[in-house]
Amino acid sequence: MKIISANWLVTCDENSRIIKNGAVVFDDKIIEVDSLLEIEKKYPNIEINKLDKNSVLMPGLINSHVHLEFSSNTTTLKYGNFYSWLNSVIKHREELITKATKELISTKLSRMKKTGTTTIGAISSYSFDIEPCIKSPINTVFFCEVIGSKADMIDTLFADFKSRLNNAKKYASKSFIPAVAIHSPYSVHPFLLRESLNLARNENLAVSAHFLESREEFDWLHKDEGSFLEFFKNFLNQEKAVSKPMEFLNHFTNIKNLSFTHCVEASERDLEKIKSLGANINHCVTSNRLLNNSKLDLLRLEDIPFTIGTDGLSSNNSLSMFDELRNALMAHYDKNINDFSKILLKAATVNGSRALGLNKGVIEKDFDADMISFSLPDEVEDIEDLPMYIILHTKFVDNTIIGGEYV
Ligand code: MCF
Ligand code: FE
Repeated sequence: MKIISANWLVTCDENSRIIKNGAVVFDDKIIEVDSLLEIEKKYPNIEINKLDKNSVLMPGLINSHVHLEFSSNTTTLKYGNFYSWLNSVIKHREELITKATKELISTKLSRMKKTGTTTIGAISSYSFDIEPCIKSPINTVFFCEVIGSKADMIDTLFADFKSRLNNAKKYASKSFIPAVAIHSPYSVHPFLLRESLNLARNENLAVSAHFLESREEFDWLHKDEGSFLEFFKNFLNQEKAVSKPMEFLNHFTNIKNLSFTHCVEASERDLEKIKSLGANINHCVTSNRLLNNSKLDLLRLEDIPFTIGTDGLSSNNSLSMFDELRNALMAHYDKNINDFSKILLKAATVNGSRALGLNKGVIEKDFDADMISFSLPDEVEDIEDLPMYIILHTKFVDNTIIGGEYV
């Protein structure tokens, strides 16, 4: 059993409770949360790790959507327009993937840990990132990606997906959880989609899919036109989209831990469907800015929970969740800064955990003991301002606790 205390204990619980001078008793799970005074009285014989002045203790951050295999990109891919980005990915994919060695991916994971991430939803296209994920103390929900729109390729692609998934299953543990990623409505044939989702349903695996990320995708899926038409004609000899958005969404019934990434161009009906599926939306604000000049309208989500994802370095300049939270705070300038900071911290913790089907993201009895600590540069007078200051000022963490261990 261990105890840690901080000046500010940000629980991210239902009431967004923040305890001034709070302490947490934990082993691999959280045992008790209270004021330091009460905990000292109750556990007089256990040494307490008392953090310094202006210290903050909060749940570890959950990056619900990241492509580690694209980690070598910095100045290669085109931004500003989804179609240009897509063409640049096709052109440079081989070289980018080759440059993203296991060592490079491990370095990125260490840096993600230092910047407060304790859990990731890793979208894996080839399983080249499996070893670094297994070796890292960061918890990984490992989404093996299904992709392919051509009917005559379905068997081969499904077999390849199953073999990557079966291999991932060999390493399944409490910190490495195999799952299924569906690339997108435009790139996955309905038969391949149906089979992969049947498998996910039968084996109770989490599922994540990109959905309506760009205007180009919208025009192609709804009207079989726009720049995707040129792309599909040239590369795949295809003139019609494989699914309409609603046909795509209809496949996802009875998937327990389900999330859709982006949804920037989703219609009212799509959003209603997403809600009725009990799904979450992965919000990747930087990626949307870089690839599309677009932004998810959070008001339209109503009560669909959203999570925070950096996406890969294919569409971001950083995998730090604090960088991403700052970008989200700046991009959604129509929101009240204090209220929205509170919402963002929960999106990056408890919402991420729920979307991935985990028991994390809250400092409360019986949750997994995944916590981070850091210090603010100076004193905070009004507790209401704390979430905003955390987002504005935190670059690195001092302590990372995952499954009750300092890592
Ligand atoms: O999320 C971003 C943008 N949207 C779609 N796909 C990707 C992203 N970053 C990497 N990808 C990958 C995707 O997983 O790109 C590959 C897929 O394997 C080719 S299709 C653009
Ligand atoms: Fe993505």
